[in-house]
Amino acid sequence: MKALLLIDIQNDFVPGGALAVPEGDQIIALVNRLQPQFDLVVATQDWHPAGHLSFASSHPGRQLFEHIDLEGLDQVLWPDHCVQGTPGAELHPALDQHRIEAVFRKGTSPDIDSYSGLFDNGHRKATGLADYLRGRGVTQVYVAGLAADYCVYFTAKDAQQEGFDTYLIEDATRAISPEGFEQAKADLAAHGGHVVHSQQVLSR
Ligand code: VGL
Ligand code: ZN
Repeated sequence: MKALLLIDIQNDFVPGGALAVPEGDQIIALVNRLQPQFDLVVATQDWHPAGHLSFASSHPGRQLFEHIDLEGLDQVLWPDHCVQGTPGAELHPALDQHRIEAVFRKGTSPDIDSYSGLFDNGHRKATGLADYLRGRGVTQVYVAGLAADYCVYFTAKDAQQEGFDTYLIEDATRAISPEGFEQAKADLAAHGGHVVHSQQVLSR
């Protein structure tokens, strides 16, 4: 069983959004074409309460994109984004949702960030996605969405670590930092994951 995980394809992560990923909107048509190739399609949604401690605005005197220690974890300070119930937190309107069987929300605890769709950044709490995939008989996990060097990377890394044969579809994602994405791909490959082009998925 092959699953496609669509990570955080939300209004705030495309140009015009609060935490825009360059060209983030350019993956959506491709992601829609990829969906029929899979037995199961699942999405994640970054879903922060207002005042989340990953927001620079929650730390007066701190700058955007500065790193701080947040309860023992390194934390980038982001612009306010994907606040629960706001238009920026909605899945992008061009994303075909017909085949999405479940949406897993993450980043809901106010004091810890959650890049991965499987666990928070401290691996303290599971979202339930790994167990859901196992329950559905999934053995192979393909990952696409935003952003390549954060939520897509950490989701793929956790999926591989949880025992799924994991594939990052490199042209069905876009990065905040190109250098960060290069490192992410190398790290994933070093841990047994695969980096593939959508052509390898569509031609099967
Ligand atoms: C993300 C930073 C903060 C992502 C989410 O979806 O990659 N990045 N929250
Ligand atoms: Zn976030």
